[in-house]
Amino acid sequence: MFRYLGLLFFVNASLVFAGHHEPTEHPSEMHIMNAWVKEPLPGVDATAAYLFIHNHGELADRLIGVSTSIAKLSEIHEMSHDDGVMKMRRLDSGILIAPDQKVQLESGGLHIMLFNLNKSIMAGEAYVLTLEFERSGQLDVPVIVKKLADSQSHDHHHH
Ligand SMILES: [Cu+2]
Repeated sequence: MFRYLGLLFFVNASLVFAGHHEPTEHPSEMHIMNAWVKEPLPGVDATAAYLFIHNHGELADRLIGVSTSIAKLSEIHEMSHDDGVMKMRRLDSGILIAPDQKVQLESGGLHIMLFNLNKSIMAGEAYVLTLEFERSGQLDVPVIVKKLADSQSHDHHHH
């Protein structure tokens, strides 16, 4: 009986502890990690943002919009092969994320397109992306500006 109570306590304690690493003050079931913006090429007034989303909730949710102070227009895009040519298109219905599904937005795949930048942004700077989910509402996440080459080299080196 005492052993059973000890187990219950352990489970409760781990739930409390898990609640501590929520990325924002809002209790959101959408966990966002590694959000970054690609440093724009010289003279180009647009760039892309990438991030990792994990739906920790028990219900599906949908990323339906993005906004940020650094761009006048943000859209959710997908790269796809069309007769051997890479094309990108806007996803008007957003990105559906099932319970416990993990979605990686990355170069060559799903991404957030930032058009009409409000300022010149450079690698090393930090800004905020506001993600809008159908169920979870708005979620502010920090984004770091990186050069594409830097982000790619990180894929191959585990620190
Ligand atoms: Cu795009």
